[in-house]
Amino acid sequence: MMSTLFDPVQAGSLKLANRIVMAPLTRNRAPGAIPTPLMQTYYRQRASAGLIITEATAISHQGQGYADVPGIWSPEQVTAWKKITDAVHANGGKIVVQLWHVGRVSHTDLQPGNQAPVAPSAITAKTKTVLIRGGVPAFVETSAPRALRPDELPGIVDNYRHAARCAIEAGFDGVEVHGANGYLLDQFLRSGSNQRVDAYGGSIENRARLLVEVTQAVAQEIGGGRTGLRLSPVTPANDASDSNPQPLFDHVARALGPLQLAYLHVIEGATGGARDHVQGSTPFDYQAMRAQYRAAGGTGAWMVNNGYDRELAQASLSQDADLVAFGRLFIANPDLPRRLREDAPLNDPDRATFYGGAEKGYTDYPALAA
Ligand code: 8OZ
Repeated sequence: MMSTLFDPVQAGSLKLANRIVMAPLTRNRAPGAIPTPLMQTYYRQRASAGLIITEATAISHQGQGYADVPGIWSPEQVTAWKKITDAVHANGGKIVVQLWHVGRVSHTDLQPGNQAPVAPSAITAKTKTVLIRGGVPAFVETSAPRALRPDELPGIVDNYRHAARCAIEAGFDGVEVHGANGYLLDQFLRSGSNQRVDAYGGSIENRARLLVEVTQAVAQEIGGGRTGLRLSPVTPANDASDSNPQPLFDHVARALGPLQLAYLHVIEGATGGARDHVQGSTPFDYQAMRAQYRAAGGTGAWMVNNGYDRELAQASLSQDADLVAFGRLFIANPDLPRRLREDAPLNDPDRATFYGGAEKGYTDYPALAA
């Protein structure tokens, strides 16, 4: 039987009412890294998604890379997030928090003691980040990073473990490890940003080591069935590059198989851009990666993302996907599942209000009349 976007599905321990996922979306509305009451309204409005994945959320001060993004490492943050998870649950939704360490995609202004950001290797990312200067958001070049010492890596794994524990205390249904888009774990994966000569660099196995250790630690802490992982095999986002992504991500998929994760969340192509983006010499074969995952015992749901609309989502569900994540459509349509079901017109997202600001372009998109 062909499943539809509106059929329930089990993803690990997560019992989801439908297959429509709200993708993680950075919105820069959490000054001091503390979630706000306005964020509660925003997520509550979107509780009809089968699953909400929060905006990327820092696991530590060192993991911060942008102005006014939230964190999940302190008691104050846990208390603030609890109000949000309660609001989503009261409206029948499920919500996981995306655990984030930006690595080199940061700026000294955002780091503890204004120190250099950390990375697998001391190679500056050719990308920008956002600072608030004089109350106004400004795009600035990322700062030159320093290479992490091998003895610092267990501490970073512990930071992920601690954040996962905080997530459960805050009432989240689980977590998603952010392994995508050129941030710390992706920087370790890819040859363009990882020139280490220790056990965390060089071979594919070594470059994948930190991602696998982190995912394993989180799964151990809260259960694999409450742990998801996001990957972006060919994205050029944040200066991510690899000369040969297929064997790298096939290996990652095999290594994840035994962890019994809730889901794998795969960005197809360039994040927020071309779905057929190529990195390396041949188009990436996502079916092959999925086959490797299944062959290694992976039972998690397969979540696809990037530029999906109603038609493409339904086609993907009838082939290989279990869940479809929607980003920009969820920014502009708080009641997206209903609109997809009724094939109703969609509100258009306003780019000018994606990052920073208040209600405008955040909690003021209208739902359909009851
Ligand atoms: C847009 C702006 C800032 C961060 C990602 C967390 O690409 C992000 C992000 C997106 O995963």
